[in-house]
Amino acid sequence: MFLIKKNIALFVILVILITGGIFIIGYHFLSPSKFIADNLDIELQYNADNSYVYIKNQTKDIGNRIPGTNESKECIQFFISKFDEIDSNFSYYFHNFTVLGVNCTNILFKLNKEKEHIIILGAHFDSRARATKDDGNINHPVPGANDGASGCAALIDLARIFYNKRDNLSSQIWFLFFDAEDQGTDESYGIYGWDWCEGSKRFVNHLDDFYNSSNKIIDCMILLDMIGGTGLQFINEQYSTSSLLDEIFAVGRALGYTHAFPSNPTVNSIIDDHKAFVDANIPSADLIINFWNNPSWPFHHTVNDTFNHISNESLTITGKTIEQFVYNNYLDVPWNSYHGNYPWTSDKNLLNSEIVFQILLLIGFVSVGIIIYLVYEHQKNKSTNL
Ligand code: 1BN
Ligand code: ZN
Repeated sequence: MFLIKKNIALFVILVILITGGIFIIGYHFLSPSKFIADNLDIELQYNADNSYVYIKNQTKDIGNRIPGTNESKECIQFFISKFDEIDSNFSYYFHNFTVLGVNCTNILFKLNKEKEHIIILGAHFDSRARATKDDGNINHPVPGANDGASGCAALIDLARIFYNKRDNLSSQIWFLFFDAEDQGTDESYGIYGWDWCEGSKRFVNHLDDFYNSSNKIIDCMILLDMIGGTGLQFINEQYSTSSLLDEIFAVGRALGYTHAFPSNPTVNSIIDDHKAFVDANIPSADLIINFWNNPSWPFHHTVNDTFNHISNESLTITGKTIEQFVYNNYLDVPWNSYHGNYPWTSDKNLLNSEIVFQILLLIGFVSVGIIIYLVYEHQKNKSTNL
């Protein structure tokens, strides 16, 4: 009898511990952020009309920006011409590399390059060589209006806006255009033998060629990927540094963009150009949509990722949110009393959804094992007592 009571007590304690554990994991890692942004009161300049044209320039005037092609080189010249319009002395740097013998280039533009703190705003400019999610068209290229060109277009416009405010900004801003992001394997390869994010991985490996880490510091990296499609809704991307991504979501929500920055976003881990920066301990965030199961954006890696599926409103939401985020944290004006999550060192996404699933599976197995053992002991004791 005593043994049965002891086992039941043990069972109850275990159930409490397991349930408590599941709640703690769920609350800590999956609950939405409580941070409410008190945005700096300032008029935002971002206007999607320019970005809209820059997407058209990339997709229609230049064409497919497949790594190693003339169109890819033309696209780089296009970026240079746009920064040259802002200031003919805008500093820029090439990062040349090869992938399986193909010549590729990342290009970096620096604003306020004498300042100590650095914010990186990034996007990839290559477009996918094969429409691998488009049955019947898999050997056609993806135009990449959203997947590639949208983020680059927003960067150009943000560069012009921040250039005009440069004397009041307390940081450098890097505008970084990655080559060779989008050729990895989903249904099949984009370019045979290539991985995702070839350009950003190599850039981070050579980061020290682009700044002096003994007297400059990279505060954060923000990636804009697929920010211009219709029905914009960002996900809670799990490789991203949570304190940084949470803050960007809060800034967007405080601007009224609650549909694009929902309080309970879709959660997933996406290998993208921010990941190499996260792996190098630089707080980084990926602004990206659900591209795998999304009726509002069914065009991912298809021939329909075209200019006519771009939304002026989505570009505006993204552009204004980034503009506000930068002013909140780096606009040097007497009335700026903003307090966000800077320096974005806290990251609670230590578990990705796969690991959470495995832990829950393990807990399930252990619980079933304990229950079987207790039932067995109970039956044994019953027959001994008889
Ligand atoms: C994201 C946007 N990616 C490419 N374009 C990366 C990726 C796509 C990673 C599919 C895994 C699967
Ligand atoms: Zn892609």
